Amino acid sequence: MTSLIRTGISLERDLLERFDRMIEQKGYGSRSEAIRDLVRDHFVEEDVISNKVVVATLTLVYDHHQPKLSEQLIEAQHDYKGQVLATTHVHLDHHTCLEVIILKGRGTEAKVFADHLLCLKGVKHGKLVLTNAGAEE
Ligand code: NI
Repeated sequence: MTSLIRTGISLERDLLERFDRMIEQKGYGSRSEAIRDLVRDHFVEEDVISNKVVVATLTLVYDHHQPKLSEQLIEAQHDYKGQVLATTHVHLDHHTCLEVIILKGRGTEAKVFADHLLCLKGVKHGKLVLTNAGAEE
């Protein structure tokens, strides 16, 4: 972890009050923590846009009785241009599966991969969560 540097910022009163309410709702310990998270989030987005290497989790909830869906999900993972680091599969009930796929690769490719899987017929819900590959921390 790099050393911390103190800085000051100026905000309009109503903006700061709104920010403080958000901090309290989310349970942040301090304004600094909340601002650090926002700044990091911005740079993760930027890493994706500039196509740097990111690590991501793709969560999928799907109906495994949907014809060909299981095969499509497996094929897409084999064809992914980055690395699939791990997958976790949980059988939620008779029809429904939860799968978490952990990816490493170029930001835009991770997005394309996720969008492809999330749009498959039988995928009921899901989300891609991106983070940076950890080099800056
Ligand atoms: Ni299952």
